[in-house]
Amino acid sequence: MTAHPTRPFEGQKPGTSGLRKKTSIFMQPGYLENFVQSTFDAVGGVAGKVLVLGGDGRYFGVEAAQCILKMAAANGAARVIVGQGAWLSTPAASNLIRSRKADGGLILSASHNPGGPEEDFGVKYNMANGGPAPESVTAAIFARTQEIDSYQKMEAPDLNLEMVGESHLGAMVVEVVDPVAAYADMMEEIFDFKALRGLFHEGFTMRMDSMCAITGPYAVEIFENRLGAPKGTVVHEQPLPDFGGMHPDPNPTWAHELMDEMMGPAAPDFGAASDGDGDRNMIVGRGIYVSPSDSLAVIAANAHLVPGYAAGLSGVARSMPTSAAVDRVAESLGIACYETPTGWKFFGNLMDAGRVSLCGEESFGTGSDHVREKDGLWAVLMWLNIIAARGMGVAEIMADHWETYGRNYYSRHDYEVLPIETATAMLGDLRDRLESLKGKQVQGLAIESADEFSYTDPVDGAISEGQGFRILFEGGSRAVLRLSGTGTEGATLRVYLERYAPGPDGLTEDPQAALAPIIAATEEIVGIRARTGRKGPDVIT
Ligand code: VG1
Ligand code: CO
Repeated sequence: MTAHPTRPFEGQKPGTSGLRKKTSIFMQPGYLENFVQSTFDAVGGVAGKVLVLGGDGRYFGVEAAQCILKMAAANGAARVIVGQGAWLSTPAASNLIRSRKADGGLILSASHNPGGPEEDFGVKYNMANGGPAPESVTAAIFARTQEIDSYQKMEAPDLNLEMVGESHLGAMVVEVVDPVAAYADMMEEIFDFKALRGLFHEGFTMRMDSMCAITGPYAVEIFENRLGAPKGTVVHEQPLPDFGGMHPDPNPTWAHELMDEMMGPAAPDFGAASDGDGDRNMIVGRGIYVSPSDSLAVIAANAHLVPGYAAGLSGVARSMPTSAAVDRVAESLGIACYETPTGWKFFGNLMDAGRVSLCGEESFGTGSDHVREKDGLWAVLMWLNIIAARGMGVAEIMADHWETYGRNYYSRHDYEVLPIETATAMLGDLRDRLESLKGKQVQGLAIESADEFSYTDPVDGAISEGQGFRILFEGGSRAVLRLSGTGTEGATLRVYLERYAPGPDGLTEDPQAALAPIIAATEEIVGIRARTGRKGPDVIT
């Protein structure tokens, strides 16, 4: 018997990036099965199809992979390509889908959310282009979860996912592959590995913090084995089911060990960290932190120095809350710059259509059209290649960049686990007052406009509404507010703050000080602290 009767579970609505819930919710009998069957149904079934499967090594990942394999077999899939140990970083999964011409893939991860029995789990479906399912598909999946009455799952013993090779589950082939090799080979095609080997040979020092998550094996292979960086360059390199208790979100708050080292007297030349599933990156130089929005702009300005982008960029894209630093680079390069809603799924069409080759988000995500996901280690290699080509350190590169383009001071303030009603009422009120804000003076700043962002995809015309509130002040400063779509508890309010300084003076202020007037004006307009009773944000990046 492969057909199992079931009943819908509430709330199986994919968010910014897949379905994320507390692990215990995912472990309820039938919960994962319902979501996976709904996904298969929403993409027209998987009979005869080839799928890629893997995840970030978090708790429940192997059990989930075993379950999905039995479901894929019962649903008639032809082949599933699985990373050994059920491991695949998100960009490596995207690469495998593309290079193996698979029909799609399932990634088992809640990304930057902590893992473990008390923490989070997640499942994400990617399309044949290697990118996250677009909103039309996630909406169809959700609709299916609300009416599902049975799922298909083969009764079979668990497979051995620890050994590379092929086996069968009924008529379906299960192909266990080395999760690292194909990805590392691709990096070798894009970057000047010879120059990078030279850099490390000359004594360049680096600390790569994999935060006990999936990039460890990839980083050891690329930096230590292939590029000759000393053993120990990669720290927290063993993926652990609970990430060793770390919160694998590469930002100054959660990657504080790396930050302390990079700001200390014995700092290496270069530091980087990545997240749970390996698609995010944080870049730090000796004594200098690089904001993700600035990192995107620097990569855009210097990409031509990297062999894979020697012909130049076709265009760039950034999510709406990401700073406009990259816009200035695009303007000077004479290429298009697109502004999309938050989430990597909005970049896929632009890349597939050849309109952009580089994309980024303020949330530590950067990537290019080499895959259809953001890619943490790729971003680290971009920086290393730029450093090698220019013969300059991170601080010098940043100073030079700001002198050339001016500086977009930027910060994001997160208020976590707010009561959902408080957060939605606060933003509902703001929505009602948007019209009346225009022309007002707040804390000495004139409001130029205020609106709610909506996006029309220039390729397929799909419309996405309600993608965040924008308050634009005179002179190019702004505040953006939206609720997170990746949290699993209460509501998380994200407040994005930006101010442009053209230079040549005033390029070296502390970002929080530089943004103080905008922070004060936003508080006066929205009343975040007053309404939530919070003294300040939980996380500042
Ligand atoms: C957050 C980020 C967004 C990113 C998403 C997935 O979403 O803001 O930019 O694409 O996480 O990243 P939200 O809805 O919580 O703001 V990952 O690395 O967690 O898959
Ligand atoms: Co991630």
